[in-house]
Amino acid sequence: VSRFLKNVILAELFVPVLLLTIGIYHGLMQVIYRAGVIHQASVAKLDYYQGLTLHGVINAVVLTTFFAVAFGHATIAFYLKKEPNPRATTLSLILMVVGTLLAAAAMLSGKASVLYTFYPPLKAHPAFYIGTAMLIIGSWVAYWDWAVIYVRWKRENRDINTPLAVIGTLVNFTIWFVCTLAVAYEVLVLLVPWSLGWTAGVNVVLARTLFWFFGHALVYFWLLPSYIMFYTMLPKLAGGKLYSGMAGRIAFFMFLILSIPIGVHHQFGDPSIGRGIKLTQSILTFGVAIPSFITAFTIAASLEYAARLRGGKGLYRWIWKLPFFRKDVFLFGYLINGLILFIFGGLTGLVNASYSLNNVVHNTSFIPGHFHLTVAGPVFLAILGMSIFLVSQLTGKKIFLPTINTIIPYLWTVGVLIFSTGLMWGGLMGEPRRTNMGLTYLNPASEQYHSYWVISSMLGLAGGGIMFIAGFLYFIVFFGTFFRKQTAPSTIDFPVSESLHEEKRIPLFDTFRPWLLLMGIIILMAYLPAISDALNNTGRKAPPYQPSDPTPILPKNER
Ligand code: HAS
Ligand code: HEM
Repeated sequence: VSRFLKNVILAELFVPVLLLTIGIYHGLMQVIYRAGVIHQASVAKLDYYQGLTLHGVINAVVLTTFFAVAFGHATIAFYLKKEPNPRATTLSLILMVVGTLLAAAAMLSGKASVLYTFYPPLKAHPAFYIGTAMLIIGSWVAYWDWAVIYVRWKRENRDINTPLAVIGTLVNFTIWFVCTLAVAYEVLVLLVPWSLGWTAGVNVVLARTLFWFFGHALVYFWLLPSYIMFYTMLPKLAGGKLYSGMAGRIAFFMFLILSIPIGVHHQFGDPSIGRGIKLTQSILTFGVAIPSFITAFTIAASLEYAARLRGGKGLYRWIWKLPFFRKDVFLFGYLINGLILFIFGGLTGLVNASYSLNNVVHNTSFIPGHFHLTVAGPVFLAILGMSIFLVSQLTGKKIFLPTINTIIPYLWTVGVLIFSTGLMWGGLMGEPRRTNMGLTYLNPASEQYHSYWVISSMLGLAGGGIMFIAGFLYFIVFFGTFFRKQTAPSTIDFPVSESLHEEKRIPLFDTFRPWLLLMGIIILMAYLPAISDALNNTGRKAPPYQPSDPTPILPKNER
């Protein structure tokens, strides 16, 4: 890679990982508050909801978006042997960094404690919305540039199968581009004018519907970089081959058509949206689990193949032949742990998706239990592993503390399993999410105190503490590697899994057009009725609120 691209990728890793220190700190604080260890609304002048907003936005929006762009640059350059346009890439980086700084300033100053879903009627400072929009637009610029590179490459290589990692990257950013259009509309047309005081109220149902058009597709935008690693790298790291490259193509295209038209499964409790559309999107949600089942079987088969090549025997004993603790293939440890967590993350997702079961778990701590097994599982572990891998290769520096580096993903996994068990168990007993329980339910001095959630929140604290230690060790390895002396030339050399079976090119699975058409049709069918229900919502438009106060913020002349 050129010096320019190397520096861009390194900056796109360094900036979010630096911010992640704040995100991880607040994760620890949340489990401490929630377990009733402290009975305060804030610590070090940072309020619970301010911390929860910083935690959600930094960990789940800033880190994941920067990483997806950095990994996309590396993937496109490595597989297509073409570098991105320097002007577009610089513009994209500047937009992303400046946008992030704007949003961070708004959150740190306490003017944007609106959580990462920024639902109205909670109101943030306009800098938060504008900053987030800039981060998103910056990532679009990178995507448009890759699309141009791909079209040029395809013209020169008509009869060659597009590499699976490139299909995955382009599918992922196409989902991202389409779903972010809705949130851009929500932010620019509904929220910014309202936040500036130009409009008095906002249609909350419409805003939430536009948000979830984006919000669930967002989780697949987080997930697909990990899937690219599972398909194209993990079998090679395990010492084998990918059982079926075609399965990977089918899975990616299924994500393209099904990631967006399911957002209403977050709104099963919203009264203004009709039952029919809720049922339809519930069924489509089961559909989007299919590419993950395909992935589970394909990757399990690839791993078994690799283990048997290494002399593995028996129905399950072969598992022990996999390179769990080998320092030279440390990425294997990060990815396999992510997969193990995702078995539980996927199963709990299916519980959430079930229309009637959702009533039991919605807004309880079962939900953060579910998503720490997904976004803080396969997604986060793949980001940690790949960020160390890329920094080491791009800077030509050896990994700092390699033994610790191999242990981190196991420690994290043990932490998440304990943490999520606590949250989900508590959730089934009604423990609420987004609540500083230290002030009320777990404060013996409060009238609302009761003992149901003591053990579950203590489990959350124990698991969260272990996650915090693993996160801390990761920072030491990441920054230790970053600031070491260079010992080798800079490069990008991904492990590449060959396909086990020779694969013929089937044009349908090497082209985007029919899939894009299908995507458009399904989205329209799923969302026209939902948007129409939201527009016909006759309820009063909501004035702005702050999280700390149950009365609306009145315009200056009415105060
Ligand atoms: Fe979810 C809520 C349904 C996947 C993230 N989800 C959330 C929220 C987040 C989130 C952040 O239907 C909360 C949003 C908020 O703040 O309100 N989710 C699903 C379903 C799936 C799913 C059906 N979610 C994800 C992923 C996420 C994520 C992925 C992040 C990356 N989720 C829901 C629903 C809600 C929800 C409802 C709303 C709840 C409410 O009421 O608020 C599916 O995509 C899951 C499919 C996955 C599988 C698992 C496949 C297993 C694999 C591992 C194989 C292992 C191997 C290892 C090979 C079917 C691939 C073998 C090991 C050896 C050693 C050999
Ligand atoms: C929310 C703890 C790491 C993403 C939460 C909550 C807790 C928590 C207790 C729920 C708070 C509540 O609902 O009142 C932790 C701990 C971590 C950690 C102890 C590690 C030390 C992560 C990571 C990610 C993540 C790595 C993503 C990459 C989120 C998100 C929320 C959340 C998106 C939802 C925020 C909201 O409801 O607005 N975390 N977390 N967390 N966490 Fe984490």
